[in-house]
Amino acid sequence: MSNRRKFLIQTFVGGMAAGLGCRYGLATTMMKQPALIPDKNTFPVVISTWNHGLAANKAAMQVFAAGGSALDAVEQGVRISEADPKVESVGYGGFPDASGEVTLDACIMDANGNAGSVAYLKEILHPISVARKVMEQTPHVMLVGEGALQFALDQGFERTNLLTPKMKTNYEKWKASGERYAPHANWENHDTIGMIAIDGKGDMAGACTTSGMAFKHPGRVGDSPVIGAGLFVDNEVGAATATGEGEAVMKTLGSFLIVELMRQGFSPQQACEQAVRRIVAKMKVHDSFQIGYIALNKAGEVGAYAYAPGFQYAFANREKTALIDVKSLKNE
Ligand code: SD4
Repeated sequence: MSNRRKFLIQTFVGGMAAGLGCRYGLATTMMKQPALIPDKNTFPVVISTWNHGLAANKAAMQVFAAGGSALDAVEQGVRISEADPKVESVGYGGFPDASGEVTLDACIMDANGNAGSVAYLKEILHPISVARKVMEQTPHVMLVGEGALQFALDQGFERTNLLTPKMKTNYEKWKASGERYAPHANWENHDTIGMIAIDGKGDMAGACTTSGMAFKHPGRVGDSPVIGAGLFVDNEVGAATATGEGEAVMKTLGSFLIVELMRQGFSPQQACEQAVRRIVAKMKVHDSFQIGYIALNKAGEVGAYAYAPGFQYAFANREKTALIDVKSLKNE
């Protein structure tokens, strides 16, 4: 079946599904932020979470300019945030856990439904590249902790001290304060980076990488390395990724939910809104709760939605780059 025919059928079925959604009270408010709907001629497209996504997108676009795939683009893109100590919730220079150690979570998915992931990984600068190795070099999807570290070392990655002097000081202050762990999202406006992209051939890929919540319990793993929670890509339909309080994303399998809603015909914007609403419908959220989703469908349409104000995403194609303030449920 031609791609165009497939798309038309999906659109038709989707229209019916959206109609049913309205009837049963599933539909949500329409997109309010300006629709960014790039023409097919303007593929590739890359979007990523937060303002550090701008630099990451730039690296991804350079990969595309050199003829690279969506998979190469998302890997190289998020490596920028992983290596940047100014990005304090991803990779090197990230906030440590409650024992003072920086532990990293990351995952990657390609256009063929392949996935790789690492969790609770210490001392490795680029967990996203280890996740890609898990995907490409092992029959597994996820490696954690010591096993993930040993695998990375076997693959030639080197041990790196990820705790910067600034974070060591932050940790010591936090420890001395006797403060108990509490989730804080929108941390200095640059949390987890999730990136999704569609290349010139229309193939999609995604990557998600984080040091997780600051001062989390040792051993805690969030949504970011969990396929379907922090990231999901289905090359037939679209892709989605998450940032914010991972526990809520895990309980609702947010990125998978968004892709499945897009499969049923919801726009990326509607699907992101539904996924945030699902969380609020299913659980009690605290005052400083935050979740942000971004999504991209096969046609290159973009959606984004957050629980609380403050979330931004970065957009890039050949014609433009932009940092976009995302609408939030709290501000509806
Ligand atoms: C986590 N979702 O570990 C990540 C952290 C994050 O905004 O995105 N914070 O739960």
